[in-house]
Amino acid sequence: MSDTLTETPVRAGNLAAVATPPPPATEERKGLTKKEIAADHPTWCPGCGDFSVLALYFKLIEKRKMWHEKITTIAGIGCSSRFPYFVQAHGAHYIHGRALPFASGISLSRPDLHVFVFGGDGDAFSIGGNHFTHTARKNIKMTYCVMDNWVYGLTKKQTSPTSPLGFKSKTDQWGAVDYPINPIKQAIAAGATFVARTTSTNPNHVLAMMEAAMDHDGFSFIECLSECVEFYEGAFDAANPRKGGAFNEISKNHDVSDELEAYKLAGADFPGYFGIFYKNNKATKNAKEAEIQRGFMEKVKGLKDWQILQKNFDRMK
Ligand SMILES: Cc1ncc(C[n+]2csc(CCOP(=O)(O)OP(=O)(O)O)c2C)c(N)n1
Ligand code: SF4
Ligand SMILES: [Mg+2]
Repeated sequence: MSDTLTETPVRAGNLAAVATPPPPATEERKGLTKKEIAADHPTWCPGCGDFSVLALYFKLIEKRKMWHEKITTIAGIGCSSRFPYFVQAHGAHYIHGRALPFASGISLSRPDLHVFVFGGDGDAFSIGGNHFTHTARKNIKMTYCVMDNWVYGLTKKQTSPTSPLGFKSKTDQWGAVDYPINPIKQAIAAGATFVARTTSTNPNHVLAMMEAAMDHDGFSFIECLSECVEFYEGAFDAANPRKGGAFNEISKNHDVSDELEAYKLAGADFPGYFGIFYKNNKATKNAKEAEIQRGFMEKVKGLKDWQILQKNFDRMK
């Protein structure tokens, strides 16, 4: 085995040491413009709520002066999950429901990147439900924005886990009979350390939630209502003041560390509340693994790779 391997060890946890060299300080490099961030022309139906979420992601990248090589945009499958195609940066349109494990690998091996995951309610809570629970409990650093339209849009109107009772779809011609999940309660119960709710019709609020989520050191989850104008028109009118609805922001006095209170707020009838429900600063899996890695590297300092391997084999004898 080559000696050079031991001189520059490349293992999860210390990849940052050998990853892309850090870009120059913000002052030396101009932030990206929308034109530089936008890739393909979005293929969503005119009026789809997802346009607004994409525009605000561009705004976030512009405002926070992030560079292409420092962002990664991951998604599963669905209309909303087409998101990475439209962003001029690293990313992947991955497997239905499997965006989070893919993003977890990136987050754990590239601590220098901002990992953003976008997707739909079916992708997140149906086929990807188990991954949602486990990524949340592991507190892996990333921002997960679920564009919730209460329906399977891409496959043309099937009942989703967030469709309300009575919703008529191709899979429930007489109206949905299954109780919908509450994404906010589910995220809190699973152990997510940042849980927020917003709606694509309130751009300033979406941007504020994205910024707060991105600044959180842990698994940050945003439920963003995003209307499917094709298969669930008017679903969120009651949350849109321009359509006679109400946008109720969570009170400034809400203690975001109070899990029980957050749970109670999440139980309010639709349109419910918008803002940050819950936040805590538990250590991330990223930090814990990096610590283990540091300790291990200290122990094997000066050894060649084959010697480390030999030690491991000897222990197993
Ligand atoms: C393994 C697998 N099962 C099923 C499908 C079909 N499929 C594609 S997208 C989708 C649901 C999309 O709904 P959602 O995640 O809510 O996204 P939206 O289109 O509403 O944005 C389904 C069932 C698939 N692509 N792969
Ligand atoms: S089908 Fe619905 S979710 Fe899909 S692009 Fe059209 S409006 Fe948007
Ligand atoms: Mg959907």
